[in-house]
Amino acid sequence: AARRKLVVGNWKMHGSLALCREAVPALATAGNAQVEIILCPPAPFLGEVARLAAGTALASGGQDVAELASGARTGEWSAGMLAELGCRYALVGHSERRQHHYENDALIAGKARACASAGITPIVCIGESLHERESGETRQVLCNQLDWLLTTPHWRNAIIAYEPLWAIGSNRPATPELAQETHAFIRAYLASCDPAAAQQLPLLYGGSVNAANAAGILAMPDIDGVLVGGASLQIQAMQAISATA
Ligand code: G2H
Repeated sequence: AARRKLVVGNWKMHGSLALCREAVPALATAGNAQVEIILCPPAPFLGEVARLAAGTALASGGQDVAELASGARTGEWSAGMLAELGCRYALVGHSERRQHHYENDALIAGKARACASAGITPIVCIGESLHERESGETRQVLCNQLDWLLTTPHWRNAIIAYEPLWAIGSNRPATPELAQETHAFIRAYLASCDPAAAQQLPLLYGGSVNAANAAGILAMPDIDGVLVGGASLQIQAMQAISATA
């Protein structure tokens, strides 16, 4: 069976309550049986988004989550708390978390595990830097990032987002062909562990996706959706991307 397409909006540290109140009703009807839309606003807005989206087809997700179920972790929140709000997803290991918060693959695998325990689907982000790509290290880097995740049996229920660092917020997305080639490599690597799981696992592309380039990316056979940053703040762009998926 064909995998359903996913359109994930990652607002990063942008947006407002007003944008939540405008975006949720507009996106609640933009999904359909073929396309699921997931909105990941900043944590202070998650309650409002989840409340407004309740009973609609629009899903919500955290931009991060702690690796523990609870504890003395000022400033963090657990997967169980996301679940209680009605969120079904959480981004894990976004490159901005890796860069600015020094998150490593072991921690990220722990966060994916914590999501699984709470019934939340982790969207695990991986990707190589420009230097790594130009040095021919892309495949090794991606394998290293995946290996930690593969130590948890829950990887089979995860979503993986491939976000090459050089394409993030750069207006320089990977070409659909390059993204497809990398996705096919990622799927083959997962298949070497479990072919059936690899076949059904959603693989998303992220990095400068917008309304103009989404269709070409989403047409690729191993690309099951997109993780949209900057353009996700424009409601019309999200509607247009979802319509092409
Ligand atoms: C990559 C992406 C969304 P943008 O970070 O996660 O952001 O679409 O702005 O490149």
